Amino acid sequence: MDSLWTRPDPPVSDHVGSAARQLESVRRLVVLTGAGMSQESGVPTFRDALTGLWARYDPAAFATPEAFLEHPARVFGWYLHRWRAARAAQPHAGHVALAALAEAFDEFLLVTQNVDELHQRAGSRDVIELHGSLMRFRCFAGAHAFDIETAADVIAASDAEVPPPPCRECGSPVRPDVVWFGELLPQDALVRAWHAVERCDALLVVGTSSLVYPAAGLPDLALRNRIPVVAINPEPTSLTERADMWWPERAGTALPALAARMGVGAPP
Ligand code: BV8
Repeated sequence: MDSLWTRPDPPVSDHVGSAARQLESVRRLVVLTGAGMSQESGVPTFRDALTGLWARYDPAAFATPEAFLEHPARVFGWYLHRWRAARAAQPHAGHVALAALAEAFDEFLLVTQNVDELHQRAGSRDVIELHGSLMRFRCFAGAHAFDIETAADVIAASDAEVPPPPCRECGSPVRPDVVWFGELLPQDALVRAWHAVERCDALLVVGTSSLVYPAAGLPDLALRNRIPVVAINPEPTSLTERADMWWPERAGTALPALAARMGVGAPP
């Protein structure tokens, strides 16, 4: 017997419609993502990444070459812990939706601050990694690539503090191939992202506190050039107050709804 009471359709958030209207006439879209994009994959946001032994450290002071040189085992142990978490994580529906959204635009560029490669694993091609990748390792002195998967003893280490293995080519300590605070971003990546924002028709910003520069300068550039900025973030930030539209939603909910409304990707 059919229920006499049918659950009313959930109210269709007007944010989906508003965002789709902001983007429907856009030909060139740039998307900037931050750590909040990976939160629903179980990868802690950068501010939350310092847990346990590392809880007492300030990320901006800990993710630095100075901290690595002063406390190599502590810093390397933190990155090995985060590498394991990122390696075990799976892209969520928001990552998949972003990969599908690329098909709805003539030009689409995904720029990420994230280092977990979840966008690539969700099918996004041509991802600009402003802050490098936690899934790649290299040595401190010579930037010689180091395949961490070949260092079974390192991977098996259960301590929180793990001495970084020496580079097999030059002996200098191995580090993650990420950009630490005080280090320059890869200039080709930054210049490419900068130029893409200068010429885009809209900038979609997902899951970032917009505190870390020069990445946070990209939305500033768009706003200065009166390019529409749509921000997806469940919490307000200094950017959401200035954006043309703030969609107070999580990435894993908003992006599949947006992709479906724009006729790409699976319905949510
Ligand atoms: C540079 C890799 C030139 C490492 C990262 C003094 C000296 C030197 C430089 C500076 C200085 N003062 C300021 C600077 C610039 C400095 C900086 O910006 N500092 C900050 C702290 C003020 N920047 C640099 O040093 C950069 N280099 O400037 O070089 C130079 C060089 C020498 C001397 C002078 C100048 C290098 C910056 C890159 C640092 N490396 N990552 C690692 O991962 O360990 S940055 C790191 O922070 C991550 O990449 C992360 O992406 C980023 C934090 O930003 P978010 O991504 O926004 O993450 P956050 O956790 O903050 O926020 C998450 C958001 O998601 C929240 O808003 C939340 O509400 C939202 N959210 C949560 N859940 C969801 C969600 N959203 C959607 N859906 C959800 N489900």
